[in-house]
Amino acid sequence: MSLINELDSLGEKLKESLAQAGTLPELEELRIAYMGRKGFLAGLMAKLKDLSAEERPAFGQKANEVKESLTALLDGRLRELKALHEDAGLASFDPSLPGRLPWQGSLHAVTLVTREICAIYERLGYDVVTGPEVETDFYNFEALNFPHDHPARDMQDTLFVGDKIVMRTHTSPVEVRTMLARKKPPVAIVSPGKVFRRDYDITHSPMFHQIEGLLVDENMSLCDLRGTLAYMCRSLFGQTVNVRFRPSFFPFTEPSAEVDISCIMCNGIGHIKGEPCRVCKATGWLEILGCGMTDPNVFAYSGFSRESNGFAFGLGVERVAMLKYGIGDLRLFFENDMRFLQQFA
Ligand code: 2NL
Repeated sequence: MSLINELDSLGEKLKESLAQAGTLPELEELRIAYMGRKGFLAGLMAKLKDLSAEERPAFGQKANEVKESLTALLDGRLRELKALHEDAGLASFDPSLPGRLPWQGSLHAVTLVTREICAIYERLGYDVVTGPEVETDFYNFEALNFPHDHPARDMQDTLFVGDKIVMRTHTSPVEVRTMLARKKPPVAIVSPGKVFRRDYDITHSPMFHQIEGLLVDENMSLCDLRGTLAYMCRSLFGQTVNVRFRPSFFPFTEPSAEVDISCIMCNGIGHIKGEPCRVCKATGWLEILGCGMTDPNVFAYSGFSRESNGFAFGLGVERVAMLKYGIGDLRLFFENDMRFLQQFA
């Protein structure tokens, strides 16, 4: 058979083979067998040098025609197969790929920190108590010694559900309810849960989480409060953490204090490698809690003797989680982006 005839027959041979090729990998094999660097067409082209100068132009032209028709045949079959696969819904189905695993759920950072803090207090003998998120004015404000004209009672700060019915603005109402139920000391409880404020911007969420603690016993002093909170801070952030109290004011405690821990980023030094620490704004301290000795008025409203004695404290769970895990934006807690959530798996 002459070379020209051999070239001509390539198209017919490919047509027969294509009819048998039912999958994309089989089609690719044929493309390589016919058009590849060591394929049939290349094999015939290599014989060009054996031809006389007169024969070459005709052969070259034929070779180009055959090349085009082979390409057209292969492309045509490719379109057919793709259409077939799409019809069967198999366009992107590759049975050799590993299966897609279902998402595995994980605990939210707020849940993790809440559990960790509650576990610390359970080791100290405290009970974990929860209560309603919708409260009356009495449990949320009155029993906590808020004056009637206190700004926190204002519509601007509190989400009202009805006349004297509010979304609780802290979890202290749970502690008032517990004192009323238990009637007398000793009481040692922590109350975790959702709280609500009329506040919404990049650093405030209308719903966030708080843990409050209340201890009522005999002869309790600021020393016991300080020791308890230092134990908590060191359990949470490491044994080398320092704690300081700054005087403050809350309607429900007297005296009151805000508690700082030494900055966990710069170890309380205020700067890192000569640069001011961004986390503590170069102060060396991070505010973490509010606390105080429970006001006698709160005991009286809660059915306890005014002579009862003990301390209370409150902390924001999101704030602790941000410090503990280095989270820079409060909104991440509430957006439920899987990329954020999966990091706590
Ligand atoms: C803060 C401050 C605080 C309390 C909460 C409390 C509860 C009862 C009686 C007295 Cl029943 N006090 N809770 C006391 C001091 C501070 O929270 O900054 N929270 C985020």
